[in-house]
Amino acid sequence: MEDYKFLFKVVLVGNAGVGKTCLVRRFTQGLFPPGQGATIGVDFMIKTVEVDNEKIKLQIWDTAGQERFRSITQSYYRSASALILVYDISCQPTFDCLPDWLREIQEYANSKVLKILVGNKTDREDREVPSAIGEEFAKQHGMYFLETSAKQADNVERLFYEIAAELIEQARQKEVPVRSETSTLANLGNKTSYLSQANCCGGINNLGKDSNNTNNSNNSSNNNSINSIN
Ligand SMILES: Nc1nc2c(ncn2[C@@H]2O[C@H](COP(=O)(O)OP(=O)(O)O)[C@@H](O)[C@H]2O)c(=O)[nH]1
Ligand SMILES: [Mg+2]
Repeated sequence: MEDYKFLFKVVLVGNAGVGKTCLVRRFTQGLFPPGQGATIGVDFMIKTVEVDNEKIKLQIWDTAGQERFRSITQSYYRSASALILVYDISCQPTFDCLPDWLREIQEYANSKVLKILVGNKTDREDREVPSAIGEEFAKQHGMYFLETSAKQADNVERLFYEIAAELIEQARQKEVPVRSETSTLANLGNKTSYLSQANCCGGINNLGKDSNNTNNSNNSSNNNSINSIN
């Protein structure tokens, strides 16, 4: 029986080869595809997660080879709750393309979409993009920031659980009933605090600072009972 309170659409974009499919497969299937076998050719995968005793269904959309700009259409971005923009920390050109991706996101996605910048492949020793550069770019563009390795499963669970936690928090804020003029003001207050969070700090951005650690589900910022249920 389907038993979940929220369904969120999470969309991955970024240059071909940065590891989007591997991130999705690591999270949804717990594996790192060998060789060139990463392309799965489906539109999205589903995973149910539990955050704060709430079951949340994540519908995770991966691009199947249409990463060239302008060939991803509006329908892909439409109704996305969160956008994960991925680059490869060992490949500077994938970082240099980020402004192009942001333009596309600006054009097609909902302006309130949660945006997360992900530098993938931290296991590689030939790093070209320092963590601080990625973090600064994210800050400038109102995105959360995290570095991951789909290969070594570093920060991959954390990435998706933090997104689920943030989306659920936003959804709860929207649930606050408007009863009087006072509560309208309270709602505006909530909105302001969300915007300032999205523009600088917040869970994912802070967590990204210890991204060289091995994946550690006991981290202090994230220790409320988070369990995968499939
Ligand atoms: N070393 C390393 N290689 C990775 C990682 N993630 C993906 N790759 C490799 O990068 C290539 C492209 O991955 P893929 O997921 O197909 O990228 P996509 O085109 O963005 O979907 C494949 O050869 C993967 O094995 C990672 O975290 N570390
Ligand atoms: Mg792919």
